[in-house]
Amino acid sequence: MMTKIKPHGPLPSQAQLAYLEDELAAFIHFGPNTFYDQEWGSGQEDPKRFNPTKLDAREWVRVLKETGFKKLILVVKHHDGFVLYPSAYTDYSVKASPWRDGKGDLLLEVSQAATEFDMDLGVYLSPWDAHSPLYHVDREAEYNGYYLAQLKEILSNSAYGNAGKLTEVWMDGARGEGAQKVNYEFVTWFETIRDLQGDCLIFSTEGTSIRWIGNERGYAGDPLWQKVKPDQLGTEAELDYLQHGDPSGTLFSIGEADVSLRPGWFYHPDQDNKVKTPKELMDIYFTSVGKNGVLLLNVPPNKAGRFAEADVKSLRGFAQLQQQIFGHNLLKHAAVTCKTIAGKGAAVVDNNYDTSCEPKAIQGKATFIFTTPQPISFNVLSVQEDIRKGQRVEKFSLSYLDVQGKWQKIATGTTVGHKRLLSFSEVKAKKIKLTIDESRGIPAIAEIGLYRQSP
Ligand code: FUL
Repeated sequence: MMTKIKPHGPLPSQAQLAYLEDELAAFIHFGPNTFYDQEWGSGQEDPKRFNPTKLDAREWVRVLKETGFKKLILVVKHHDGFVLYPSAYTDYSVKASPWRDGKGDLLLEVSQAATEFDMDLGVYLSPWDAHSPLYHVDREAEYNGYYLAQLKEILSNSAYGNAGKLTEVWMDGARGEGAQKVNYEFVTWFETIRDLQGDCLIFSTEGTSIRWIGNERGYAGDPLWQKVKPDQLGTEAELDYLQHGDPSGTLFSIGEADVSLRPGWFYHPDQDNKVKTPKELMDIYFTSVGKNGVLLLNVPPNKAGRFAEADVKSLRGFAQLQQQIFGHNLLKHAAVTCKTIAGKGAAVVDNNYDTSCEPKAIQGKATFIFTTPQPISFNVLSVQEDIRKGQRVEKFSLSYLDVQGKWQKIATGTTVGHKRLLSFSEVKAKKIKLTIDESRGIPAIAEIGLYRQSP
């Protein structure tokens, strides 16, 4: 890789880069709430009601893999405290349920399927626990020890994960109104995760590798910087700050946009007709992945332990749409003109993220001009910075040469980062120009694409 520019700002770890490249992760919320038809449990739910009769973890993973998801985050323990594997530290788990005669281990079943299909696996382990009697300010040390013991139990068991590897731990920040204000020993928890699972991503309210994007609609901010100042985070962080990140941030942090395929995080039969359509999912893809983020989409199994038909249909439609739109870059055969300080202009259309071009700015602007063999019709732009050099672009625009030989602006954008998508009214042209109007130093542009989305 030819390069002249020096890294700028915080850079992603290998695991962060891999997640950005993977783009799509799935969440699975499943537990007593599924059987009580509710979103939040009190911790007093009867474990005997947990009895999925047709649960098939292999089927979950197969469907998710076939529809483009690269990672699955299983809610191993939600706020009700019920644990989906037979933990040695509590009886409030699958052990107390009739499922598989109390001998079941859902984390194990999902791990085996993830290993078979090579799906990355993460675990959600809720810090707030409404069931545990230790969840009390007077028993803080004991509670923290309990949480830590379960973390260790999961992360050190080689039967859990994709071939023993867990790639994300999700520490939700929610706590019920009346709940005890127990302080969490985050430092010890984070150290333990790193000790046991190396570069495992951590989602939390603190300055870790992944932050919440500030809403549950799958909507990242514009601009979006994948960096933050850790002292601006914590449970009281401004939602706006989470949504946009910080151009002067010192920590590389991925804004993870989470949203459910259905209105609720858990399955509710009366929401069967409210499943997001492939088109709605594609809109969310644009507002998350297409803004330089990642999308964590929740697909909640029903009481039987299966994905509802409508959900699978929608996921398949979404996968097809992705292929239809992004399967073919209309700039593939274009000639690229660009003054560079390193790399060739052609590197941005070679469909290889590992080759990039460092354009030379003239009067503060760097341009890429594309000439296609035939006029092309397009309405979607994709731009990618090589994020391994740091995130720099602040403003860019797209224009085409009209029949009078004048450049006409089509669209403008702010940050780029790993991937930025813009959609606009369809244009037909043969000469197209992408301008980097403002940037924090010379950027490394890895890929540029034009696509057509059917109306
Ligand atoms: C929230 C939780 O309270 C919801 O139940 C859900 O798990 C969501 C992903 O995070 O904070």
